[in-house]
Amino acid sequence: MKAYLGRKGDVAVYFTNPAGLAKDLEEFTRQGDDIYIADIALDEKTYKQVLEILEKRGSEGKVVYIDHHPLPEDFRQPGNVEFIHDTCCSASELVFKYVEKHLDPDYSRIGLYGAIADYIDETPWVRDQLARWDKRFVYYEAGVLVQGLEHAGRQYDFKREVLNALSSNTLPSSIGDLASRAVKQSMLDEDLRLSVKRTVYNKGVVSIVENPPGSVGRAANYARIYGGGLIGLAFETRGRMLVMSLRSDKVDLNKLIRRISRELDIQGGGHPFAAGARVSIEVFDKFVEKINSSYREYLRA
Ligand SMILES: [Mn+2]
Repeated sequence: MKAYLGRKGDVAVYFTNPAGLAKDLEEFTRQGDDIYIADIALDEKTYKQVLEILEKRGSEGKVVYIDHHPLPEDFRQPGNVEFIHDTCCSASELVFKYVEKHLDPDYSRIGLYGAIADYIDETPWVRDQLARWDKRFVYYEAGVLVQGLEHAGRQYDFKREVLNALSSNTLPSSIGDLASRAVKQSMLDEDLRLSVKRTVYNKGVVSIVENPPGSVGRAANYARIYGGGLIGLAFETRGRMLVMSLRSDKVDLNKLIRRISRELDIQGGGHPFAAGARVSIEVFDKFVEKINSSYREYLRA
């Protein structure tokens, strides 16, 4: 997207998240700006506020929203916004298709890195595009990119540097110290895996890991594998808030969490197999009980 927009002028890049999107739009955008948003889920609790701001911004600038997360149940298409939505594939694939005709075809590998990073690498488009590259080379570069960025955590300036380099199609393994960060991250991931294996415990069908030494997403996946529950859950304590990831290959987590978020004071949602939530410490036990009492309705065929 930056390679495409950059030909017209300056592009400012911000990293945000579903719960923070409304606030970030208020803070970082003005009337008359062109705004492109990609890969941010519309959160059950805040999406109306988000759409309200975007409709307003869209009356004076171009607003494009590209996403692949399931939509809130009562979602209605906003005015003044070009809304590109499909749960078929990664946001990376959707963005690439949006800008494809304006870019050198060699940019397809950037789209592929994103699809691989999102574990959505079995779509027809990915298959066709991969056949135009050496598969091992693309997977290696995608691995360096994902692992290196994982290691960067919240160093947004570094992430912006990586994004700038990628927007001129520089190989991830040639960007700054991304490759050596990736090596370090692999060692940390191995520690994370072994730590989850030791500390995971079950409450009903939920296998839980508390404050893992690394990504809660990966920890949740290992929790599912080593705890043996239908759902893996890992959280990080931030003040009174538990910021968590959930993983399951059997339960539609997005629907389950969105339903619970209408019954308890929590925020969350995501994909059928991978979701996130923010739950206060006080509500956590009730949250896990709710999962156990309602997951059956969301079992996938
Ligand atoms: Mn995504």
